[in-house]
Amino acid sequence: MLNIILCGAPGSGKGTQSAFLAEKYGLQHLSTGDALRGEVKSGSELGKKIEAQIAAGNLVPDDMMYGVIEHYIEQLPKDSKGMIFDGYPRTVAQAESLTELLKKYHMEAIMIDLMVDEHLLTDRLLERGKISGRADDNLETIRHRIAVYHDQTEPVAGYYLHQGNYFVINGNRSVEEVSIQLEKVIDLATR
Ligand code: B4P
Repeated sequence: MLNIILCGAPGSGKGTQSAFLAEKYGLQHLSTGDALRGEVKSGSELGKKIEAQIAAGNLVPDDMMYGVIEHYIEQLPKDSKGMIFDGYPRTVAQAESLTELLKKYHMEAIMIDLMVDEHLLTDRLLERGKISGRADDNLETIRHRIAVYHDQTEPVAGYYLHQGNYFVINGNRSVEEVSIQLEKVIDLATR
């Protein structure tokens, strides 16, 4: 089973590359961003709380995220080839809980970090904002999301580096070039 955690700053290409990897390796794709936006769309009470956090560019509290992930893993088809965690974990506490959860199901994962220069992140998200209609794709919120990333998500790399399953990729290049680099890393990691 191939389980991949795709990490990176907002706009680093997690969603873009996860779609490619899911297709290429036949993996289930869990985008926590999409899952949360789905909850918002449902109009539930929980969705209203989530909406405020996303619009402000903050992370949704860890305790809300655990249930989403556990439910997802429980529902995996028995013949699944593996999963891509797109945008999860985003805090060290989420990483620790994911390790425990995977252990419970006798699974492991590799973590791939997409590194992208800050000015490119901003340009990409502003460009996406022209069509996405997302409340968080505007300059002020993008800046805040990047600051939250440095503060809360960057330390996640150290967690996986310490565990010995950490890989890093230059995400500044074109979508196609980043995909090629990802394939190479996955081949190496699973040899
Ligand atoms: P997400 O939905 O995960 O989105 P993201 O970080 O904004 O973008 P991503 O990195 O996937 O970028 P994409 O491929 O789309 O998160 C949104 C919010 O949800 C968070 O701020 C948070 O509030 C909440 N959330 C999600 N997970 C959470 C968690 N675990 N805990 C707590 N809260 C959580 O790429 C962006 C743009 O760049 C696209 O337009 C794309 O076409 C373009 N692009 C991609 N790669 C490119 C390349 N190589 N070259 C040029 N353009 C590229």
